[in-house]
Amino acid sequence: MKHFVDNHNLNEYINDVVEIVNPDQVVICDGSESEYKNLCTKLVNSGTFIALDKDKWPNCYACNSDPSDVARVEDRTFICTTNKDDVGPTNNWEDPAKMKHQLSALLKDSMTGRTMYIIPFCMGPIGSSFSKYGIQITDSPYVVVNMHITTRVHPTVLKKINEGYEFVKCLHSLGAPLLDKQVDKKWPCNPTVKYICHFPETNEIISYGSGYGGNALLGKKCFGLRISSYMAYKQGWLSEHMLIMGIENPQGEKKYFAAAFPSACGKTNFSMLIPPKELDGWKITTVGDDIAWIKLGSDGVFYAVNPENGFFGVAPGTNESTNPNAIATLSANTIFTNVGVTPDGDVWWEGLTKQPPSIVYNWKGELHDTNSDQKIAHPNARFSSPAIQCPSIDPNWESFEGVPISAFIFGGRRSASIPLILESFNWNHGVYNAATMASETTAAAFGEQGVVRRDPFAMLPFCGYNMANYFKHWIGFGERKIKLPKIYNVNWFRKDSAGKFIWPGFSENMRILKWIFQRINGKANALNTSIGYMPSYEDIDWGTTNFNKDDFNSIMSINKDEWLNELNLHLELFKKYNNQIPDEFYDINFNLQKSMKAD
Ligand code: GTP
Ligand code: SPV
Ligand code: MN
Repeated sequence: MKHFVDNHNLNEYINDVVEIVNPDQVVICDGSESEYKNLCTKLVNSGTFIALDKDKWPNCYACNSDPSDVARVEDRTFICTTNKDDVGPTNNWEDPAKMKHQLSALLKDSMTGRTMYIIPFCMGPIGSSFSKYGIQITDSPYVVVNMHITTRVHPTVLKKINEGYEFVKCLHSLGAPLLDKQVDKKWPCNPTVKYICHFPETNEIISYGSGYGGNALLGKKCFGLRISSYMAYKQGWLSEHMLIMGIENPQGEKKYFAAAFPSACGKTNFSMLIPPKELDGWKITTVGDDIAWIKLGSDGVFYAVNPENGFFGVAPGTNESTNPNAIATLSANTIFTNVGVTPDGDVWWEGLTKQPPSIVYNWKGELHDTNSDQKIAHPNARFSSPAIQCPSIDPNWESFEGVPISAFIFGGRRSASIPLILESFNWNHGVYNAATMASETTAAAFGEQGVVRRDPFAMLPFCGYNMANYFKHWIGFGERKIKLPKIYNVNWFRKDSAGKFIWPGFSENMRILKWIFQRINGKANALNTSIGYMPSYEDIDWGTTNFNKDDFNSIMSINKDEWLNELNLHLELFKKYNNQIPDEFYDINFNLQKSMKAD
């Protein structure tokens, strides 16, 4: 056995992988700046990266992926456990031994002609009791540089593993061996075979065939949500698809909220919000934009940590007015994937400015035809930027103890039916609302877009175990003597009959946040409706906006028939979980139907 690292377990793992994938060479990464620079130069030389204009975009690069490899592949994502029932009806299941056997055949010689990188990384601030270690093995230098940004890559991780700390084994192969004299593709991947597999019982991930985002940066969705949610269930904490934000009132009182929205439904935007001018005394700070690891403190309060080190944010729609903090964040040291690039080293995406540049290459690398309505950036084009560059980054974003959470907010993308803002009656009702929420599908996942589907807690693609048990896990906290956060539902995406968004969104969402903040302090009014507490027009601080009472009523309106139908659909949904969902859900449904009918 060859000696790569001191830890016996890890060394054995690396040797086993080398034996199967047969790389040209093995490199152990240290996360250093020089490592980053050298790999970027390598990626420029191989044609994967385009170095952007140095003055306008210092230390920034752009690249285009293969058209077969632009988003997460949910139908190719598997949770492999001994018992099928442990993954529930919302996950693809396979037997671990069978899947590993299948993958071994695919992985055989899959790194021929390539360098195998070993990335020691940490999810969470290194040294915090929240944090967890991982070793990603990959044959993609693009993945290495992105892991530098989105996770904490550091030699300390190897030291900690040596001391006996656990680690998650994350194996990633592009599934594109480079045979003799073959010229490499700009975006090597396997265009036809992709597998994103999780083995929560043994803390392992094997990803094959894709080099993109959550499929390949294994710290993010695979470890940071699927494997960790399984750990969280077993160990009594929560791993959530949530942003974490700080909110401070003009008197300097500060709270933290965690909010779950499905992919490409506004987490990054919300976490970096800049309040409208007239609410100037209010301040938003950013702890995280995508993942929250949440533990109960000994004081009975939930504390949250962002396990990531950077953002992998949606580019389209991001501009100086919708999200100025994101624009500032991505202004340097950023990797752009699938945006448009101009011949003079500038980038562009839909929504960045009104007009595209006169000459621009689209995300497929083709010269954009100004007369065509083809997209210049892919709708799931992303920027990878260090979180520390965000002007609104919270001073406590790397706190070892996490930040105390006083509200959970859940939001979907719903063009009809769902009101702008709703406060749940109590914990169980909030859990029910989160469990039954639905959202229109987006470009973040491969497949049809704009289809309404149930996406409980915005965790449908990310829960590493049976979702019915996940609901019970959440309900369980309500039975304990702890300081339960209030739970809210929001919907920024309701449309009028002409198909236009009714709510202006973005910085205007601050008005809703202010109401939530004051509700928690017992200082804001609400109407007690049959579906929960809702503000009346007068309860929201409108300042000088011209968003009038009619607009508000239309975005808050509850159609009795639609809701009764919705409540019946919830019962259908519960059947899909083989009625293993918490008993409380049936009582809540019954009571909601009763009060709705009585209204
Ligand atoms: P993931 O990284 O995929 O988990 O997504 P995310 O939830 O962080 O999504 P993000 O904030 O990047 O938003 C995705 C899209 O939603 C962008 O195109 C935004 O412009 C749009 N968006 C965000 N907030 C709002 C809002 O308040 N109103 C409207 N209409 N659109 C919004
Ligand atoms: C999401 O799809 O929710 C993302 C992007 O945050 S990815 O990392 O590709 O999963
Ligand atoms: Mn996400």
